[in-house]
Amino acid sequence: MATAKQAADFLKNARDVYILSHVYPDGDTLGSAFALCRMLQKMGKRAKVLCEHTPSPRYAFLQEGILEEDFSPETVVCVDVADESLLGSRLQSRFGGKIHLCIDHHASNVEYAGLNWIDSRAAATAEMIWELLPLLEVQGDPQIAACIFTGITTDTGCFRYSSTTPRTYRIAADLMEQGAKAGEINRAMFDTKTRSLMEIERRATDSMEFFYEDRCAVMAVTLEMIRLSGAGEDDLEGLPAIPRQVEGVLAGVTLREKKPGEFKISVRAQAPLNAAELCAIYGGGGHDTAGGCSLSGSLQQVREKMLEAVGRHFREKGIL
Ligand SMILES: [Mn+2]
Repeated sequence: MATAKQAADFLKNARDVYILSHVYPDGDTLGSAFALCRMLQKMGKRAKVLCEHTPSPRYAFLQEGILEEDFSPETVVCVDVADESLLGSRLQSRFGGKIHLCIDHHASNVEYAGLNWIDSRAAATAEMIWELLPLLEVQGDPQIAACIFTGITTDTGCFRYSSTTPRTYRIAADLMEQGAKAGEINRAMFDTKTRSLMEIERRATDSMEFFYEDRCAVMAVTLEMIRLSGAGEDDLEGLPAIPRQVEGVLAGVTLREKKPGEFKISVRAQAPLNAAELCAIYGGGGHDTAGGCSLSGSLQQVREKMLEAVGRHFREKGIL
């Protein structure tokens, strides 16, 4: 495993850099990618960000003013991508096995790159990008700071998740001093929703059911609900946080229908539960507080399977 210094030394010598984000890009993968892109361009290098899916318009400010150039990559870097398969099929077939550097904070990272700088203590990959600023001898500026701040605030749920450390706040303070407009970014990320998001939230919360003495909440997001709400992918990313918000719930499970008979399961857990361990029962992974796995079957079958796993995990942790 590489250190921050090794990653920085590699980037100093790198040329013509492609920076890859993960599928259905969130604020951390995009904030990290565009911050790094700006930093490399400031160093006089050619750099661009690639993503399998078009980012939500609410992230448009991250790339404002970035130089767009056409060039072939000499160096390929992944940010916030735990596994090559998370690049999406197009980027994976193009760059799979050819990633030079991976910068990531997922404990589940499989170290697929030539150089892997992984720090699972970081609340966001963007914290690691912040660490690169002095190492690359790049002067921070309001745009870079806004990108990094966005990555951190989105991955910590506006500094609310337990992944948030004293260091997270210190980094955020530094970014504000560099010109990141925290209030504005947080309002855009957390206090603004589309009408279609409101519609899908209404339908999804209506489906919520409680189990195991109300310590597990299960919510469904079906293709039908998505269609009726007019919800897009951006509207769906925040939904898994909802079941865990209910008082007393230790395990919040969201069953999201991806295709008929195929579900992506998101789990949000509170200690002593561990979302990654719970999801590992069905071959998934994640962090202590958030994890995911995939299951096929009808909604009822998938719900039963997940309840079995939750029950088993509850017993392992001495809760039942
Ligand atoms: Mn992240």
